[in-house]
Amino acid sequence: MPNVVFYYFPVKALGESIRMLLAYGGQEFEDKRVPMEQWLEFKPSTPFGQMPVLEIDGKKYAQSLAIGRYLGRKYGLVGGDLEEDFEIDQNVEFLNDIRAKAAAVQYEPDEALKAKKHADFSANLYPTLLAKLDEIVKKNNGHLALGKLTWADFVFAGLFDYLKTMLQMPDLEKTYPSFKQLIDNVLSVPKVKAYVDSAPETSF
Ligand SMILES: N[C@@H](CCC(=O)N[C@@H](CS)C(=O)NCC(=O)O)C(=O)O
Repeated sequence: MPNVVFYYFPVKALGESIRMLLAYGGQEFEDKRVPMEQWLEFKPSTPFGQMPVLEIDGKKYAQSLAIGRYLGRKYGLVGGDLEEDFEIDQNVEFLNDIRAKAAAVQYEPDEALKAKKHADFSANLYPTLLAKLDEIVKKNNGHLALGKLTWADFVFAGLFDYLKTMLQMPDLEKTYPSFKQLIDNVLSVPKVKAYVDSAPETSF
């Protein structure tokens, strides 16, 4: 078994899917939760000056979705051909677009502009995107793609609390029960549930 260290801030956000995938694969790993105070010292040693970072036998790799895809391939959580993998990637990118749009609003430093953008997106953008996401998950029987468990589901489940925070929608899974069904499908894997139950509590 390779020696694996996973580095991320002490939150779920872009890192939790990777922790959950490692747990799924039965990979022992050091879960390094780097506090903000230590980040600037650690940053130059990362591939792109950002986390998450996965270190395998001393080599560091970055980009959360690339890591998720790699672990998905490694643990058989992929499609059966190129087109099926294409569908997984497509739906993961769509989910990530929603996350990125909402995050851009939340990280807007001008408070008045932030409030204006949030009101605009909440009325004119998020409902359409979330309805499409709901349609995808329903069509795939509680999964993000292919109607079965893939690494895409881990991205969704790992990101979900962060997405709710970015969208300012604490009741998102009540509005869209299909989202809860997808998360439950991931948590129904005993090794994943065991990791989640033992992980430190964080709000997003
Ligand atoms: N596309 C990258 C984005 C990574 C990213 O934005 N990381 C943030 C935390 S979520 C970060 O490291 N911020 C600290 C910094 O940029 O100094 C990924 O998916 O891994």
